[in-house]
Amino acid sequence: MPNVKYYYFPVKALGESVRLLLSYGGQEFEDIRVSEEDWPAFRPSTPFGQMPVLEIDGKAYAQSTALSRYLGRKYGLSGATPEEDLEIDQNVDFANDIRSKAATVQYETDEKLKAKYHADFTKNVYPELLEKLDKIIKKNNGHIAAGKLTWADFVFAGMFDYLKVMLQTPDLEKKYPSFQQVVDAVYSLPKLQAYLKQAPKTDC
Ligand SMILES: N[C@@H](CCC(=O)N[C@@H](CS)C(=O)NCC(=O)O)C(=O)O
Repeated sequence: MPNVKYYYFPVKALGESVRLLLSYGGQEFEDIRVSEEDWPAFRPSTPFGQMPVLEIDGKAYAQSTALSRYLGRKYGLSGATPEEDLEIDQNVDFANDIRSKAATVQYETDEKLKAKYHADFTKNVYPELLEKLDKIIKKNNGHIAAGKLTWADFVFAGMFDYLKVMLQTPDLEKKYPSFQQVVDAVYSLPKLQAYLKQAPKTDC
């Protein structure tokens, strides 16, 4: 078994899918949660000055989607055909687009502008995107793509709490129960229970 170390901030956000996928694959890993305080010293040694970073036998790799796709392939959670893989990638990119649109609002430092953008996006941007995602999940039997459990579900489930914070919508799953279906499909997997039992509880 390779020696695996995984570095991310002490939150789920963009990093949890890899923790979940490593656990699903039965891969032992050192779950290194780097504090904001320790980050500046660690940053220069990372591939792109960002986390997450996955270190396999001493070699560091980055980019959360690439890491999840790699682990998905490794553990039998990718598509059965190139077209299914394309659909998985497409829908992961779409979910990430929603997250990053909401993040631009949430990370706006001018509070007045932030409130203005949030009101505008809540009325004019988010509903269309969220409804599209809801339709996709319903069409895929409660999954993000390919009508079955894939690494895309791990990406979405891992970032769901973060997405709710970015959208300022703590009860997002009430309006879109399909989103919770994806989260439950992942979080109820027997292979994840040992990890989940000991993982630190975080808000997002
Ligand atoms: N595209 C990258 C984005 C990674 C990213 O934005 N990481 C943030 C935390 S979620 C980060 O490292 N921020 C610290 C910094 O940029 O100094 C990915 O998906 O891995």
